Amino acid sequence: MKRKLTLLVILCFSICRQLAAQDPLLVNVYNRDTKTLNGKWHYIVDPYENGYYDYRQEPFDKQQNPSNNAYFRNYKPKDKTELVEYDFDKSPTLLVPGDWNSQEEKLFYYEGTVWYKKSFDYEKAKPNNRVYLYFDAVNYQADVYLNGEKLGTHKGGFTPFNFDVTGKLKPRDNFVVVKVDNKRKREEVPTVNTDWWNYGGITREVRLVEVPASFVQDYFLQLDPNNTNELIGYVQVGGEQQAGQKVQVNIPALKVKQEVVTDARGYAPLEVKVRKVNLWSPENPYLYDVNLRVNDDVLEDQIGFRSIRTEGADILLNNKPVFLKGISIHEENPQRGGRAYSEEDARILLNWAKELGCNFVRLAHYPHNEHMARMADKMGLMVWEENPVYWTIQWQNEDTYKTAERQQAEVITRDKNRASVIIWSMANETPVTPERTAFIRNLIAKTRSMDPTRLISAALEKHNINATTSTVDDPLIEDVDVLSFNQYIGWYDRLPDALSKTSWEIKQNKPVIVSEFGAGALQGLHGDKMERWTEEYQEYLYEETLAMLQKIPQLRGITPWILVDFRSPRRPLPNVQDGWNRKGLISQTGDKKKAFYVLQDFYKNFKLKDK
Ligand code: GCB
Repeated sequence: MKRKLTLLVILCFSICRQLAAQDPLLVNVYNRDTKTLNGKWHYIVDPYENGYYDYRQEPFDKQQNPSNNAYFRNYKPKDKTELVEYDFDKSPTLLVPGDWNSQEEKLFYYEGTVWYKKSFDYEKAKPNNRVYLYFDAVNYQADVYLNGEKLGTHKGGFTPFNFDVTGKLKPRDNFVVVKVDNKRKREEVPTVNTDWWNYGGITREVRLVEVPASFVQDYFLQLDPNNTNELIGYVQVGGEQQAGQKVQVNIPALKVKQEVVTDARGYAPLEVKVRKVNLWSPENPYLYDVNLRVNDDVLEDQIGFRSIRTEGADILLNNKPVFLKGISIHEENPQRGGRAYSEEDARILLNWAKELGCNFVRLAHYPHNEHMARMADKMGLMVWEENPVYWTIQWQNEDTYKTAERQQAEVITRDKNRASVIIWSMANETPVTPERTAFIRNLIAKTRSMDPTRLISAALEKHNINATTSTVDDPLIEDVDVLSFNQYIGWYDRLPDALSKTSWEIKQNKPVIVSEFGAGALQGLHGDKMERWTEEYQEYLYEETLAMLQKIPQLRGITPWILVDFRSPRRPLPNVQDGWNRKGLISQTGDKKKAFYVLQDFYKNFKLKDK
């Protein structure tokens, strides 16, 4: 096993190097010296993409001398005779970070292109330093221009990307223009059909990151799951001189002071012997101060060390069996409305999970903002992170695969040093077909090659063998470390009284997580337990489901659906849903429903040895 892991780490290095060559995504920008570009950005709504295509539908940014009417030029008329049909500075503003839907009523249902512009001065760049323009996320496609020049395009609404803008900034009057397009398309990831709101915009933070000529671009430092006396990983130096750089890794509290020298491509493997590590766990979310140093660049991080692996049907955290008391969460802020993005938003959501008695959260159905995993590190919550491969996407389309794989790679790059993250989930409720299985197997291989220290899962579906027996019949079970599935007996499938009559036939000796169950309830609506939408129905369904699931011998975790009601265009029922999926244990105004207390009670009293 040890050899296998070393092999995987080596494989990981080669893939990370390839990745770095294409797209050097900086990690841990949170602890870097940055200039924020958050705040008000001027915007122009452009449903016809008039600022991007000329009247022959040729894109301006592919033309030698694009017209003044190409919005990314941010052109101003030279005199009163000149015809220019847009003006960012006279246009309204939106706040970044933030989705447009919840900031501007007329954009509530809008799906399409909105152009954003921000002007700024930049006097900071020291000679030889490098500067990157870093976006935490833009939904869905971002075409980014700096001072009229195209920097590039990024697709995928939930992962970070950056551009090297060294030498491109002036002391005064720079402008960034971003064409943001959130149109849903069949070939994208996610595809056209989801049960959540397609919030558009520059939904997360934007910043300029200034680093020395050679700098720590990426690093991976985690406990070897098979040897708690060793940290494994790598460091990647970016910038002008990458080869032959001396990198120091310091962990003062562990008395670690190690120097490695990078190879021709700026890469060096790390194998650090440690003794008496204060292991991270929900009971003891201990984080070590770690710093990495190359020449003038010093990058600090706070990293927890823990191991996570499976043995038969057990999930072992630091070699001890653990039961994952979880809850699923969407990335929405119940107080302000709209997409969540801040540290405060993360605190609200994760505090509720804590109050519920959770030690685990499922961040559904896409990578949440970086604050979530960082806050979970500090609060002692284990985390499931998920790729937005949801329902039925184009399994045979190579570009679709590439988009899914890149999003997976970006979230791993960002969060691979977070102790809280224990599971990478590949997908949610995908149909069992050979094409889909091949697609997800490729994603799994990619994920394992980038991160050999964490567990892999995917939320699968259940199948009914007959009226009283259910199972999960899916070839992917062979490939995952944790067998997870969603089931809605008592809501979409019969009524809650079917739950006590159901038994499960799961043959595989693997840990099982029931990644979804739930029922819709309007907070404050009361009635009898068989009446849909009442708190009593949801409460009854929780009681019956929890009793049923405990009969699955391999059950090692649950993440019921869901912590808070969330917006969904699939939920129009007047006076009940009004555009909200009502399966939350808490309403969108922060009020708890009866089922919250059923789950809280269950978690309070649950002991793994009872199983
Ligand atoms: C599911 C999906 C989730 C939905 C949920 C529901 O199975 O995974 O995205 O929101 O059911 O409420 O129907």
